[in-house]
Amino acid sequence: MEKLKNFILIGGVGVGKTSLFNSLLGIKGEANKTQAMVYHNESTVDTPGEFFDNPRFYSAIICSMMDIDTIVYVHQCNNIERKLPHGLFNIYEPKNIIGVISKVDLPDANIDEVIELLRDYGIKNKIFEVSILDEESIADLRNYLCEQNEQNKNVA
Ligand SMILES: Nc1nc2c(ncn2[C@@H]2O[C@H](COP(=O)(O)OP(=O)(O)OP(=O)(O)O)[C@@H](O)[C@H]2O)c(=O)[nH]1
Ligand SMILES: [Mg+2]
Repeated sequence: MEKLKNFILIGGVGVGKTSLFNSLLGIKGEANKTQAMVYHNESTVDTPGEFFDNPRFYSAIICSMMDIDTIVYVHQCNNIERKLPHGLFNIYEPKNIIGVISKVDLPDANIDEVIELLRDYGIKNKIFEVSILDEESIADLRNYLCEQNEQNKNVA
């Protein structure tokens, strides 16, 4: 768990960021609505969906991403609506920007179209398909984030 840091979860309201954050970190209990940035430590961050959905908050999200190496963009599996803040991922091109397709247990999951959307958003790196009901899917993402953190430490 100690290696699990240096990532930030971003994405729209209710896509499952906090549930995922808690599952990754082994925090038990139902996720409450996120009302502000939540720092597990200085480089492990959960963000409110409003920061992504509302242009008034873009500057907050841009600042919070600055010192973190892996940006995890979370998108719900059954939503193909496009509303990425314009140019958001271009600002941080050198960072590792990955995609997570959330709630893949839902019956109306539309994984292929969401993958296409994420690629159009400019996410070139890994895309994970996760459900908090499937611990293996969470473990895959957790392992990846730990590995990334180790690699970044070695580069620094
Ligand atoms: N079926 C299913 N439901 C999920 C999953 N992950 C989260 N949920 C549900 O989705 C709802 C929203 O989850 P949150 O984790 O609060 O979403 P969030 O992205 O943090 O939302 P904000 O804090 O408002 O931005 C809750 O009712 C969760 O129980 C999942 O993998 N599968
Ligand atoms: Mg939340």
